Amino acid sequence: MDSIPSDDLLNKTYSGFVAIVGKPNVGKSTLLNSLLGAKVSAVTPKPQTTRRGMRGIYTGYGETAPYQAVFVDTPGLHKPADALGKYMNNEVHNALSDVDAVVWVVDLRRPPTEEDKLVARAISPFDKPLWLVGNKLDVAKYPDEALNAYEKLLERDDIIKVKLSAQNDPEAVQTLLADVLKNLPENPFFFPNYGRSDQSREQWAAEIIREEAMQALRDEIPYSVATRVNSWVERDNGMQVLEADLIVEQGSHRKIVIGAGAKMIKQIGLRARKQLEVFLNKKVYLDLEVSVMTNWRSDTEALRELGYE
Ligand SMILES: Nc1nc2c(ncn2[C@@H]2O[C@H](COP(=O)(O)OP(=O)(O)OP(=O)(O)O)[C@@H](O)[C@H]2O)c(=O)[nH]1
Ligand SMILES: [Mg+2]
Repeated sequence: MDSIPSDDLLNKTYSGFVAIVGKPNVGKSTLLNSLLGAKVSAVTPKPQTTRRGMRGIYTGYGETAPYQAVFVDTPGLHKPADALGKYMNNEVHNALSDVDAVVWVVDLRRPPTEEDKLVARAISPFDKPLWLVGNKLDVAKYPDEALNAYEKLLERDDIIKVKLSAQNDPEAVQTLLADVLKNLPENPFFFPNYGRSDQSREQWAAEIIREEAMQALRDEIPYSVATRVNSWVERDNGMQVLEADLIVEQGSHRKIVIGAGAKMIKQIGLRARKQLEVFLNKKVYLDLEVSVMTNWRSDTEALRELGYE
């Protein structure tokens, strides 16, 4: 986007927070990335990928004035099994407590489940603009029937209904974006008009590494993984040197994450490095260590240490 002349920012601007909510795995983070045209949030085929409320910022010119939408990608609302799960659900409620609009993402392939009802209950007190976004249209057999079933979970007749594919239909996503921007209240900008996210580059890179670890690992192990980038240095030749930890809950998990002949950790490191290089457009050296923080998901101290606070 071209930068907005600062004089224009002294006049009318429209700005607001927009929460993207829904049960796990419906495509919230895919939608956020597509709205921004940037990789801000981790996406995997596994539910409960997103763990914290992640802000993605869209700044642009509307028809008459500059607009800034601060989208908040949230963890999928679910029945929590541990302290991490409670933290994740709390992130959803926090995001909903102070927003100007809500985008509720649902999976058009299937009718609503108990988890969708949890989401419907959480957003029912909300009385500002609400989009019901039926996602995965590309693979849905009965999209209209499904979307109507989701709509019935809410007692509102002013919902804006959209069917799209966040993954495969950027035009439909841009139409949704334009509609959201039109509904923002008049406000000064909350963030500078550059930048796409409120994450530090270290947090962003840690999420890319976690995404690759979640993709590569099986069963319960992906959920046992946390990642942290401890240092990031740029060498004179432009090489980005990152030192990161992959943290698991038990010694047995550590063995699995390292794998026979260190094959697994090498694969995770290689794939993460490649992704980082593509997005940074720079050479990356990634030093990845595996460590154990016993049962960190149930330990509020450990959660805080890992940034889930
Ligand atoms: N076919 C299809 N798959 C999609 C679409 N959007 C997302 N997906 C896939 O759905 C899976 C989940 O996507 P995410 O964006 O991680 O879902 P999420 O709602 O953020 O999930 P959590 O963070 O776990 O709550 C991934 O495998 C995506 O590639 C879509 O429009 N069509
Ligand atoms: Mg997500």
